Amino acid sequence: MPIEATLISQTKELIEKYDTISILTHINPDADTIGTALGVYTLLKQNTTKKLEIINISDTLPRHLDFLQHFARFKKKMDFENSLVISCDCATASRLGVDIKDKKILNIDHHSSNECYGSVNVIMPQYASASLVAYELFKDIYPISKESAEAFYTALLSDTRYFTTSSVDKQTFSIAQELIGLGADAYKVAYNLTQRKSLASLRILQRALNSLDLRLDAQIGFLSVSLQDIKASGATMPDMDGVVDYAKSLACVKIGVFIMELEDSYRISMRSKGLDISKVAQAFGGGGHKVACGFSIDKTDINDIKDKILKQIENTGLLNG
Ligand SMILES: [Mn+2]
Repeated sequence: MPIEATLISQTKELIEKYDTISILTHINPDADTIGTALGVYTLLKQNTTKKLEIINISDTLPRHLDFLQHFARFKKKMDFENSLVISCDCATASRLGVDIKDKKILNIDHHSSNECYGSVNVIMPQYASASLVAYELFKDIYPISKESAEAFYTALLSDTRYFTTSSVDKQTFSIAQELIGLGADAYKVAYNLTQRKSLASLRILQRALNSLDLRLDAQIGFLSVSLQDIKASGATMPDMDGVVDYAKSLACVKIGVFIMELEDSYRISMRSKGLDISKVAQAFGGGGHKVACGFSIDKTDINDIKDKILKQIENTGLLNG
């Protein structure tokens, strides 16, 4: 499904009105938010004379993405005052972590839960990554360079877990082919995403796998790491990206849950094999996609947390069908 022509012309008009642009990404950044933002930054830098800044407020960025052009430009705070904001892959404005009140916002995303907080909202839930939305939005406005295509392709490969998610369809491959056609290096991207893991990421995975706890006739698979596990392995948030997928990889498991103990809360990621678990995340004040979502919860005993999650899953009747 193509992006409506009116959205493309509104985007063009909005960008033309501003001399400065702040490109924003979400907290706990993944490769989709980073790749989408870098793709947009690169294409605006190459095709316009606008002053640009690119922001992520988190302490740690996924370092294996440093092969993407302009990765080093990321900074932690927004400096421009009267800039246009371009938000990438972020369903709620609060996840940007900066004050965007009174700003005009171009909201580029593929989460169906997106709160449409922008002045122009380009939200395409059927697209496999936010980067595909950005690419389809900008390709008729500016020529897309190899560097920009590579950032968009990286975001796509990561957000589809190497083309294995249910969001992958004919269109995904046809846009992927276009991006490779523009010069994105498929092997370079795959190499950087799969063969540059940190030792800490393997150490924390080792600890997480040790914690495997199967519940409700092994339909629910919990993995968890304590604050002590995280400290002992030296893992950062990006190092724990993808751990939750292991919980779901077991044949019997329908919902995988990964629980991370942080300083003052627990962070929970959930993945399902097709079941709509976003309702479960929403019940705890979180959000995300139908099959991939998350939330935070106050500190308490980990078994209480598991019980609460199990109860919520049972309440929503997900496992009855
Ligand atoms: Mn995404």
